[in-house]
Amino acid sequence: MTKYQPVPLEFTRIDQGQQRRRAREFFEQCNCRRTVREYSDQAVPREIIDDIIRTAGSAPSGANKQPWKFVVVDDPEIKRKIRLAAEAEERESYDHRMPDSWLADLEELGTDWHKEFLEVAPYLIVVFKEKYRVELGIQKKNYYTDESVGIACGFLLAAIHNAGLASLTHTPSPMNFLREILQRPSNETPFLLIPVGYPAEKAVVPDIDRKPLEEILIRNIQSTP
Ligand code: IYR
Repeated sequence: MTKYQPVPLEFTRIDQGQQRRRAREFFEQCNCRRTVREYSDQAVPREIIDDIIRTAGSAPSGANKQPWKFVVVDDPEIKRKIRLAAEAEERESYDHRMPDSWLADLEELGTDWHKEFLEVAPYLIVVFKEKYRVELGIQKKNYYTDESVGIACGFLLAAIHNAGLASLTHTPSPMNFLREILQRPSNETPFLLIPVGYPAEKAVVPDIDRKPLEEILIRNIQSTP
């Protein structure tokens, strides 16, 4: 009667010296990732993109429903359509929708409504979340879809960086135009738009840094009697 039929865990223990080295190396590798807004149009082999998406698809998810779809766009005409629609929304946002406090927070990042990278980068990965799924014509709810798809996007960005490529988490708002241009069904909501490719030859990035560990880590919490 039970549907729970577990199998043995496959888990390779490594010694602590190696654990320390790998923890440090992984940090150093992740810490040199930068969000890139200027891309080269140099092609990237398609198999690399497929493996990157396999990595994203290995993320944990609510009740293992894997409520995500990754649409890979390399067609210049579709990229152009996406750019024009994104720029129209972004222009409206920057000019009218975003409050001054938000624009002030973006100032040091140097962003504006121009989104040339949407046409220059060889690939756009458009991530969709499935709020519900349809089984035999019946709608069934998925769980923790924001958390699940957010975690999968974290895996995706780390995999892109690990493969020697650059990326950007672009959030045009609102972004329903992506569902229309990419002809996705109504149970899928656009979540993130990620250009992927090599950085442009003379790409620049904002001079910003990360909070030190002391600021983000709360340690030594004592239980009160
Ligand atoms: N979505 C806009 C604005 C923007 C918002 C945040 I929060 C950023 O960190 C950067 C930009 C855009 O992509 O330009």
